[in-house]
Amino acid sequence: MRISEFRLRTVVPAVALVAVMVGLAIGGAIVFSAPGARAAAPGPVNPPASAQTYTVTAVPGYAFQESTTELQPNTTVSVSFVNADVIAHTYTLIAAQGKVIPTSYSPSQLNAYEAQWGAIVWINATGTGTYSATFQAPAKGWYEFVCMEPGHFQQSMYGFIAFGMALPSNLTVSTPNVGAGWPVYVITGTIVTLVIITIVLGFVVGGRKGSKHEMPPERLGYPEPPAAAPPLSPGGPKPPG
Ligand SMILES: [Cu+2]
Repeated sequence: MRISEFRLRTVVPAVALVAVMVGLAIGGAIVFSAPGARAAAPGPVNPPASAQTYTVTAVPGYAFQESTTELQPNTTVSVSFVNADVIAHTYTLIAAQGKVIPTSYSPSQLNAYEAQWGAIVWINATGTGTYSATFQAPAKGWYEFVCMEPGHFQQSMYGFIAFGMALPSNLTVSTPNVGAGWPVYVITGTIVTLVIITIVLGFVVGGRKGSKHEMPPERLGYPEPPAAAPPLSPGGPKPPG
């Protein structure tokens, strides 16, 4: 027996819609679970004091991303500085507790500031790659780190790290968190896609129902009847008047 064309037209889009929705749901689940998985990774929650690791990444666009913003104080920290960019950057943790560097600082003012306070750790990343170092975590407090490549601080290439406390929430952390941002785009894209699919399917189904149940008057050879007049039937007598 041959599958009717109508059935084929109905079933195929429905199956396709279900497949798309399942796919998007799986994608969404992966996206939603990803930040949670990262949060559960070894981080600020009581890591062994002797094996504290910290990864900070220089991403294109003059920004830092940190694996955590809170470390234990008075311990040795193994820091991996990942340069995901193609130009040179530095990770320079300025030894000025609880101080925010004015964003108006010029490169020479920033150099003077670093010379005045010193750096807890300074890692040069001359090109793409991972650069490792260790440093002694200071006592409880928070610090600003910067990129000392000329002009990069002025492009908002700085961030903050706290030891033995949460980072104060009023700090203006200029580093965009790309990891938290891209799920928003995926979710928005999913919603837009579903809306478009719904509209398209609505037109397809609506168009088929229309062609099945009614014929446009001009195709029957009659003009459009006046709105108030009773509908004309193709073979029937003309209404009086
Ligand atoms: Cu830089």
